[in-house]
Amino acid sequence: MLRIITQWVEAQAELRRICDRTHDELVVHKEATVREVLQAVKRKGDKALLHYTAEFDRMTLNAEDLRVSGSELDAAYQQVPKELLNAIRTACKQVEAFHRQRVPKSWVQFGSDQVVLGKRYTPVDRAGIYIPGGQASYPSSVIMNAVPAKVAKVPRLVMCTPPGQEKKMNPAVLVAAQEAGVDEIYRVGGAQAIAALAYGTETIPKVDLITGPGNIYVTLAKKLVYGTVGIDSLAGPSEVLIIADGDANPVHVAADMLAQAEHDSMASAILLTADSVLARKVVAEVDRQLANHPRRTLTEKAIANYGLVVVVESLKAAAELSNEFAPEHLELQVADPWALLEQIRHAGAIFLGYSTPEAVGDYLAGPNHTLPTSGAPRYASPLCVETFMKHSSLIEYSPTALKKMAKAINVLAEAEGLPSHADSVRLRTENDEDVEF
Ligand code: HSO
Ligand code: ZN
Repeated sequence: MLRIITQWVEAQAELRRICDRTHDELVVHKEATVREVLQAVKRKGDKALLHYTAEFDRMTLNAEDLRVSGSELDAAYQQVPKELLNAIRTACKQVEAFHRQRVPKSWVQFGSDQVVLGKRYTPVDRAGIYIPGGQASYPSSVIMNAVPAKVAKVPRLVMCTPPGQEKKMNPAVLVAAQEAGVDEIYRVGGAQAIAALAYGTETIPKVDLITGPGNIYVTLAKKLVYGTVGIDSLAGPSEVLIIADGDANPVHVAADMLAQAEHDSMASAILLTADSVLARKVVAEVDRQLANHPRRTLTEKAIANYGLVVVVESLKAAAELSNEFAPEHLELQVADPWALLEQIRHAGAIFLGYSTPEAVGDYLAGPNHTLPTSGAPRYASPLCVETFMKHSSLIEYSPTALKKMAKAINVLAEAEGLPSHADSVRLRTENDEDVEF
């Protein structure tokens, strides 16, 4: 049952509890296991991957099975209905079009005295995408990770995903990977997959950057290999916060809350409204829609633990609470969402108006569905083309420019006790006749 809170302080405390829901004691124990897996893969390569695949996935593989074969990839197309293939292609096209809008561009600036300054963007050489198995094996996540990498022109893009039942992978995931431009697919999951991508094994190439969602083991592994490789972010369970006014449709609001809750028993769905009639209608409607829900047990658990309705005084108060929570997904189901947007400061993705359910963005509107969670929208942004790129600073000085700056550089170098820094400028700027060769 969805709870309704009307007290501001209580609402703040509940939102904080929900935001911090992944920081539990258990993580400490899991970290020890993950460290062990990382070390084993680093030392023993493929052998360790096969060992952990047998232990954790209950699957006996040979090293040759690790790479998904060409014939398996072709066969996946036969197993995916035409309708689904078309939907995957539509999503790829829309996500690509959106991400092409803002590809970071190198730039240079020509200043006085022939000084040239700039930034030069280049993609990482190799990127690895992790896609979870089982219930969370989403073709849409393959698209959201692979397409920006391809737009960034990453030369080698590999993907790891756990072996499915009887070595059979989700065919829609395999098709989405091919449509989105993934170059190689490996049948390995969990922390061992992250270790393989970070350190490399006989079969799996070491990459420079790992992106993609995963369970707590995968997330801990990404955290621990950061530094050896880059990572996109540390994703927590999904969350939606909806701000709705009295004209919002309670049936739609309830469906949107359940669309988040059905992802995971740790997912969170929050409604902030100034209309107490709407609040009560949404609570009843959530119950009604849950009654025949195919994922009822899991969804109900999420709603009971991390579902919440807060009745606030005004839309302004709702925006304030939302900014404190900094949700991954924010829906503004109000008459003038663009006016309310002015008051919103932190959110991963913002869905404006009554006819923009989060699902449109989850699948194919174009913006990325890999978003910062657990309060991270205060400082982080969605996955994008730039995630797969880095830039180098460019600096060119002329003799005249160097001469003009010599004094200031020398003073700074002296203050820092670094005489060769000063010399490197002085020896270039002193009159030629003073310099002996
Ligand atoms: N809402 C999820 C993404 C997703 N939804 C994938 C459906 N499939 C996290 O942003
Ligand atoms: Zn979703």
